[in-house]
Amino acid sequence: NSRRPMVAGNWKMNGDLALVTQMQDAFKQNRFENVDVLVCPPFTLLAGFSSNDVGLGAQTISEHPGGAHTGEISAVMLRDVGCGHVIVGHSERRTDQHESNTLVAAKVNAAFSSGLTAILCVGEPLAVREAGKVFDHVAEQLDAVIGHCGSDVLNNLVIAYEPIWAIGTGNTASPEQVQEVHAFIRSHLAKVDAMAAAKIRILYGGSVNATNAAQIFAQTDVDGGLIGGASLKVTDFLAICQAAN
Ligand code: G2H
Repeated sequence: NSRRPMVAGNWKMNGDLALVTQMQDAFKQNRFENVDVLVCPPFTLLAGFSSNDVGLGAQTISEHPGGAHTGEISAVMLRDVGCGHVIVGHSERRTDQHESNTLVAAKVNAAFSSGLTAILCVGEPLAVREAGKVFDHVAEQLDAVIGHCGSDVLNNLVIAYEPIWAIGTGNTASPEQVQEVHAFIRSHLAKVDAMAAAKIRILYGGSVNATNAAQIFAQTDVDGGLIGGASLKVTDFLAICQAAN
């Protein structure tokens, strides 16, 4: 396919200024011509990335444009520190911060209307997979966003499929399981806008590491990965970027 792959490192609530320096040096020395590489550190470390050597993303965003929302960070603030992307609707936030499909849609809209590219996370818990309802679950998550933002959002959106049972567990979904859901996502989006669906990048996330990355990235509808644990180790993260390059 002609889609340019993306590898995004989701640091979650990890990392420090020393890791910023290490990562920045690594991407000064290692160029990946055929892949968009992003780091998504905690808010406090965003401004520490000063170079153009790697793309920058945040891990969440306020649904509000600004004002009296203590503790929140707006789209404009993210752009101000050099972010081009923001992860929205990660399953950890859907669980820990009780983010509903409606709130996730509002957050995607806040990003989209400010010119930030949202990386929308979708994916099912184990019980949903065991009940045979994966496609319904993922479709509902996608439809909430398209319903709120309009189909135009598909022209500036990245999807990350992250089966919850594969996150941080070491249980990676098999390449066949990944491809099956990615193909479903693309076909579901094609019902809304076939051209945008053909172009949209669908990343896989969930226990991707330096060993399994190449096999997952080789699947037809997989356009890279959202990497958690393995994005905190420079050599592993570089190897994963290389697997997508
Ligand atoms: C899934 C992923 C990154 P990990 O959450 O978003 O984390 O690679 O540690 O499973």
